[in-house]
Amino acid sequence: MSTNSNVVSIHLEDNIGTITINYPPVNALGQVVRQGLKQSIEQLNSDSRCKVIVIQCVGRTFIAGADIREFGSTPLEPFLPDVVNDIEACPKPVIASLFGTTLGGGLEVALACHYRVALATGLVGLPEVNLGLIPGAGGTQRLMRIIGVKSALEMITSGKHCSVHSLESSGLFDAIFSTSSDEPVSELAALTHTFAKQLISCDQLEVNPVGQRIVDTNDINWDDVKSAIIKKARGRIAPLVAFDIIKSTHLLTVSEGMNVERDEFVKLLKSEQSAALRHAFAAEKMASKIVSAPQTTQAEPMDVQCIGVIGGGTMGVGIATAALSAGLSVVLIEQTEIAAKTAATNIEKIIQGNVKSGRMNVNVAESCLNRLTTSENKQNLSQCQLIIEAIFEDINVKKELFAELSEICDGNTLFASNTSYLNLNEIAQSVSHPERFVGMHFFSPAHIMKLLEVIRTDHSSDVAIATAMFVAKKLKKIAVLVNVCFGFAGNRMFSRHGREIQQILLEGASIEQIDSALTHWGMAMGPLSVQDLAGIDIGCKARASKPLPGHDPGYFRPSTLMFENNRLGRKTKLGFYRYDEAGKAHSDPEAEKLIRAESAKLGIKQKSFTDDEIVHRALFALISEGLQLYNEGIVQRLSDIDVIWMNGYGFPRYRGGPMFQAQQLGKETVISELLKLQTEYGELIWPDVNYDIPQ
Ligand code: T1G
Repeated sequence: MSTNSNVVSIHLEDNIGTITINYPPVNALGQVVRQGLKQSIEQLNSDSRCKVIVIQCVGRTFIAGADIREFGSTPLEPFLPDVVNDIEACPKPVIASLFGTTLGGGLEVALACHYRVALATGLVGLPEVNLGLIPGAGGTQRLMRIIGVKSALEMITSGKHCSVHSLESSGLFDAIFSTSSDEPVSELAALTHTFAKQLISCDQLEVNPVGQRIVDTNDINWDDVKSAIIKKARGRIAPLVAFDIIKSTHLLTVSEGMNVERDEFVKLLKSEQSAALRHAFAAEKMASKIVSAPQTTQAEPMDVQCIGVIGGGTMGVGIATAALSAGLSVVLIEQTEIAAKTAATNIEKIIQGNVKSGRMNVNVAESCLNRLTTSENKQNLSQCQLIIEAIFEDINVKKELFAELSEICDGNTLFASNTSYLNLNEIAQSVSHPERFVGMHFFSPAHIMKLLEVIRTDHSSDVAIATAMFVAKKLKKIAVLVNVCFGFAGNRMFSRHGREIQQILLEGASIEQIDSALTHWGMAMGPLSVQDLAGIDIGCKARASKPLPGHDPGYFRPSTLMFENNRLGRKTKLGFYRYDEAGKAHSDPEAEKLIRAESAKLGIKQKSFTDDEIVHRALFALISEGLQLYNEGIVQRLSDIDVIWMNGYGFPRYRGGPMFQAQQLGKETVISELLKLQTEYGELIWPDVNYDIPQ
């Protein structure tokens, strides 16, 4: 017997009622799925031929959670908590058949089932805290009744995806299947059907609802767990709310606990942190899409199996490692055999480190290294579909290299430069096929940092851009497409932000106050500590390639002073801070003295700052530059700027990015604040910006 809705269907065979969900792309729990699930359970429950029920999905994954597209709108019945409670209350055994990424509400559906079977390759998790939420359909109540309070708290407050394999002994699964089948999902369906048949044949039809189990708390030290959660949360509230719920409800019934959970869920849904985190998630999904003119079709990317990397320094090694880890082959070219071998050794060190930390299994590591060729002979690059240069930041050296590569490679090879600020349109002039030349600006360390700016030059073809974005996704990067300007989007805003920070220094704020005001606000690191870490000389050399702005006498003068006094930061143990042998930063009156003397020389009136005033000026510098970037067409969307700053510059994710903050402040406030700053400092520093932006 089958009843078919196009999303949730039922099939009855061998006394087994199988509910199949087919709701691309990830079988999210939209209203139509919740409705279908509820009705199917009711229908099979009342059908005497059905002895066991299976819930399964087709497509790429079992249910990957509530439908995030519904978050902004009025919740529609049936509500998920009621659906999962109906599943648990069903007097017939219900089996969840898991594969892919069973997340959030999807795992909550599975937890309400009486049995859970899964493919070993699957992932499960309750990642709601990543959206500023907590599980809202019984996850805080049922998970701990299966895997214990400590493990449940770890999974829920971290929001991490856990491999089914790693949870083998947790009691979460009643069967874990490994299969080498080319059709693993169909194989899983058959294996689940067999599992259900065994329940019937062994007459194991008694149900044991998870909700009726007692919670095991004998090994938990609540205070230790709480302080660890607070430390990891770094200002995010949802993990602590989850902790408080579990601590306060673990001795209650599931229904009492779910009432508490639901109240807290609704409060978090309305919170600015959740709005920011949901914005961050949506912005990152959107950033990977290329805005094209209406009625034009998206260009198809070229297939890339082998990447050439020129330069075996930190960036080249990082890029090569990221490509190898993504399953691609790599040909890394250095100038000499020794340098090539050193690069190979450094890549091997990173990969072995991943094996040691459990991030990579030894067979994958071996396969990565087998796909690496390092050489000093550029002829080896002929097998590469994409070549990324990561050599010395000198425009002439880069132009010579691309002219040479144009001779070696055929016209189909895509060339990319990893430069962080050189003019890509100028470099493109030395490429025989400039339409196949783009920027791919990785962030160091390139095998770890998720952000990748893909830069479209005046000549880049749509195929070249589509291919670069496709490779970025393969490398598990968060790619943002930008156009050419000095510093592209990220570094241009970083420079504007840095200028404002140093102006505030010259106006009287101390080095420590600035860093602590911004880290307390949520920035991953104080901006002056970042300068010391990166090396103050790096910024000075980049700025030396451009004339100083005459209208801005204080322009990065503190950094220039440090540079002139050989205070380059951590590498000289002296910069904005003094560093002891253990590398610990200490404030240094010498640095403050240099800055005060410079302020006097520049005739800058000194004043005291509140922390909020420091944050305000730094944030508005980002907002001003971000609006200019959008109005100049350097970025496709304002939210792309948020993606860049959250993933490349330590902007707190739970604040959504500088442009999200502007949206929260509102257009009138933004315009009036920028006008006030323009009145005080002039329109060359704070230019007029258009804020008529489509939201
Ligand atoms: N709802 C709707 N669409 C979703 C979705 C979701 N939950 N997750 C992904 N998509 C879309 C995504 O926008 C994209 O669409 C396509 O699927 C592929 O995504 C009550 C309240 C599942 C691991 O947080 O982590 O349940 O661009 O490119 O890299 O307690 O998406 O193709 O049109 O990311 O393979 C909890 C969030 C929700 C999961 C797949 N669930 N999603 O990654 O593909 S809160 C989540 C992900 C909740 C309950 C609470 C990932 C993924 P398009 P993709 P991927």
